[in-house]
Amino acid sequence: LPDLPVEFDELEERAKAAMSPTVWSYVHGGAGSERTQRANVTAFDRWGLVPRMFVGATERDLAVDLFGLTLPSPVFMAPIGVLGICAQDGHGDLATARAAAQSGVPMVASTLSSDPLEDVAAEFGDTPGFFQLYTPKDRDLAESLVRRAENAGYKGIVVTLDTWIPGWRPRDLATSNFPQLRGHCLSNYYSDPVFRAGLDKTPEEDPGAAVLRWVSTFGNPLTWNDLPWLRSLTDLPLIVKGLCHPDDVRRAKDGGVDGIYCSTHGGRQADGGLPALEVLPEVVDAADGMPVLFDSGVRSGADVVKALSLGATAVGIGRPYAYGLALGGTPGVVHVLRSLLAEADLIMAVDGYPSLADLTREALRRLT
Ligand code: HOC
Repeated sequence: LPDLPVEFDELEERAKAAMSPTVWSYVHGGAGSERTQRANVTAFDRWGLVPRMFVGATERDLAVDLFGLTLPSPVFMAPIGVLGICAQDGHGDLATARAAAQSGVPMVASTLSSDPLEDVAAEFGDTPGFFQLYTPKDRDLAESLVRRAENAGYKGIVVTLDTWIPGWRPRDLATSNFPQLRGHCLSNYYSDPVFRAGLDKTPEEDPGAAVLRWVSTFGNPLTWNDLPWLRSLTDLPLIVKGLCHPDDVRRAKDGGVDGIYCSTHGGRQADGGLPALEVLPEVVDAADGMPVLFDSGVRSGADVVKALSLGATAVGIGRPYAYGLALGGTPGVVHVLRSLLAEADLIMAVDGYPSLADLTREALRRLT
């Protein structure tokens, strides 16, 4: 193991010391007064697992079937845009993809990655990867990105719905972060034939014009009318991210998506909202058997076990692996993932829940 803390608070503290103020405020920060971000984390304290004895849980089975794939555990790396800034060499997505290969934990690679999605996918090894799509206004560009993801071997498209416009992020406003961040996340656009064809000069010749073009096309405020188009983009599993209301879940399901992704974007987009864990049970009920991915606030193996018990099919890790990346590159990410999975596995052993099927709402009690 690299010389890194196992405990999350210590990991975070060490990451803060290692990161520049710009990187720290971007990665650690959230929307507004960060109440939703904090609530995402503390929501886990309102649930407790009830230990069961005489189970003899000497062997645990954490494998899960998801979209026709068998994953070794119900954990994945949630998409993080501009991840490149967490790596010393700027290639954070490549380092994270290598960690996916080494750990077997899938990565959802962001549209806003340090390196083109093909290069990221080339590092996945035998671990399946997913592509997160920020749907541009330019539909041809959206189609091109999806086609590239298909050709590169991604196993599903995760469309983020809550970030067609950046949220109110005081820390980033205070450090005037966004212009600096842009330099680390436009490789998918600059390597895209459709994007390049829309420019008078190449991004290398006229970077300013390329950035302006990116700004003008980045976010598409999709409506339900766009769902048939979105569905028609690919035969890969289509997962919609950011759904927290049961009516939205039912409508997305009727619209032909393959998976629901319950998330508040780690509290980074809107303050004042309910924590994602709070709405997870109603999202799961509305999904009515369709896989539900979950992220926001997961900091430990115990959190993973609780989210699974509330019905998540797979649980996404965000900031913890970004901290691991900043502190230790690929081995740092692997360290974070392995620590978290080891804790989840041990809880299932000690508390007598040997399989994922045993983790149901019955396993939890709500603290008042
Ligand atoms: C200009 C758009 O996932 C985050 C990222 C996405 C940022 C989008 C910024 O910081 O949450």
